[in-house]
Amino acid sequence: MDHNKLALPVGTTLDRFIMRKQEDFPYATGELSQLLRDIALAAKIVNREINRSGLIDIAGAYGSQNVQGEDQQKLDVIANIRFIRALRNGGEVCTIISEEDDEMIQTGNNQGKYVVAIDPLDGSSNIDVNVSIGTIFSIYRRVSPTGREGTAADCLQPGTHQVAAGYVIYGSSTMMVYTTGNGVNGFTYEHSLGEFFLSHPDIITPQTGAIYSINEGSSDSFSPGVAAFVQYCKDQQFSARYIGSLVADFHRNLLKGGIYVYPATAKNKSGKLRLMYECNPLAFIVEQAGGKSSNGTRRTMEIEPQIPHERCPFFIGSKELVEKAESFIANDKEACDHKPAPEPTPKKATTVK
Ligand code: P6P
Repeated sequence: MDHNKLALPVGTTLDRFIMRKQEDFPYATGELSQLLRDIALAAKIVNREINRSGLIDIAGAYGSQNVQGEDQQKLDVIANIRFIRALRNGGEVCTIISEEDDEMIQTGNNQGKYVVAIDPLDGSSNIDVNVSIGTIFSIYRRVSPTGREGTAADCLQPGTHQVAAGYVIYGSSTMMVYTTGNGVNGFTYEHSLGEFFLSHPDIITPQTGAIYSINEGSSDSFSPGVAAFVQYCKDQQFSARYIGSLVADFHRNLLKGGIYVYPATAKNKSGKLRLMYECNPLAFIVEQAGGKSSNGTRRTMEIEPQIPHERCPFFIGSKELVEKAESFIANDKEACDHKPAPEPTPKKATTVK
C-alpha cells in the first residue's frame, strides 16, 4: 500500500504533511517543502505580533511609542519585514514582489529557484477593530537561469504557472490554507504547541451558494452587468456578507459557498485588488477546490501580467455563481474589456532591506 496516497489524518502537523506529500511537488527536491515551512514560520511570528499589537495598541494609543518605548511600526510593515526575512534566510527564493514594496526585492539568494508574490498583511486597517486579516502568497519557479538576480520575467508570470499558493487567516483561530496543485488543505494553529495541525483536509467549495460579498457603497459606478448580477442575488434572497477583509470573505465563501466580487468602479477603474499577490493565489486555491475565478470575462490565472502591482476586477467563489455573474456581464452592452490602468513602470530592482 502506498502510504503516501492515504488521506492523512486530521491532526497531522503541517511539517509532517509537507514531508509526506513531497512527491506531489513537481520538483520533489525538498526545496519547495522548505519554502512552505519558511512561510509557516513567518506566519507564526506575525500571528504573535498581531495578538500582541492589540495590547500594544492600547498602550501605544497614548503616544507613538509602545510599552517598551519602541517606535510603534505599522503591523503590515512588521509583517513585510518578517516574511521577507524568513524567505531570504530560507535560501529558496531569489526575488519577491510584495504589496509593501514598489520595486522587486532581491534576496541575494541568486541560486534560489523560486519567486514569491506576497501581500504580507491584507486588510491591516481592520486590526484596530479586531476584524480578521490575512497574508496571501503565490509561489512560482523562476524562468531565468540561477546564479544571478531574479528578473521581471520571473515575477510577471501568469497565474497558471504557480507551483503553490496559499493564505493565512488571523481570525478567531489562525489557519493556513494552501495548494501545490493537488487539492486544498487547511491547517489550524495551536498556540500552546506552536504548531499548525491539519484540520480541513481536501477542501471542496460548494458548486453554488447563497452568499454574495461586494461593497455596495460603490454601486453607483457598477457596470450594468454587475448591477444586474447584484440585483439577481437580491431577487434570490441571498445573504449579503462583506467583512472588508478579502481573506476573511474568501475563506467563509470557500467553506460555505458564495461569491466575492470587486469590480471596476469609478474610484478603482481596474478594480482594487492586485493580480499577482491577491487574485492569482486565491484563484489557484478556488480552482483546486472546484470553484472559479475571473475578471468578469477572462479566467484570472490566464491574465498576462504587465506590471508587478497590476490590479484587475475580481469575481471568485462557487463556480455556478461566478458563471452567473459572467453571463450578466456578457449581456452587458457597455461591457468594456479590462485594460490595466497605466501605472508607473517599475524602477530597477533593489537589494533586500
Ligand atoms: P473596500 C482591504 O483593504 C482590501 O484590500 C481587501 O482585503 C478588501 O476585501 C477590500 O480591500 C475592501 O475594499 O473598497 O470595499 O473598502
